[in-house]
Amino acid sequence: MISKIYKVASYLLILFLLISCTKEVKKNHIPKNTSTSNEWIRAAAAGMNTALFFELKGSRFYKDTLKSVEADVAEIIQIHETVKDKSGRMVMQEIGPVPVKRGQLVNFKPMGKHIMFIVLKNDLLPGDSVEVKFNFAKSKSIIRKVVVKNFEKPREK
Ligand SMILES: [Cu+2]
Repeated sequence: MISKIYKVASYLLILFLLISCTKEVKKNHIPKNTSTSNEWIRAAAAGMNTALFFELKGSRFYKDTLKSVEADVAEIIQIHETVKDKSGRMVMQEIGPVPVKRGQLVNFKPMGKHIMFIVLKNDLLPGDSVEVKFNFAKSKSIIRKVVVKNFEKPREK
């Protein structure tokens, strides 16, 4: 009887270990092809500028370059980075295509790299979604439905 309980217990333990291992693998999953995740666009009114943020994930098999981003909601779309100029002011500059190494994660986030949407054709309100196409040098282009959100200030420590 006791040995039976041990047997069941050890089966459960193995099962538990298997499940937790699978979770671990998924969490660190590196995509086959160049990919993006956690995309969002900051809400803004027609005629204004805004930005798209996301995580760029390098393929586990090859290095790649994010060449351009397309969306039908802005007159001009550029790849930008916010940097400090000589006088210590934060300024944005166009950086052009962004390389991504195998398995690398490149963050496009407020006060860093971002996709600039210049002169919006319509209002972008929180909850709206925008079809965005990411074009790469090597990987096939990908299309994402990107949600529009209000800007949330990162919590200060
Ligand atoms: Cu910008």
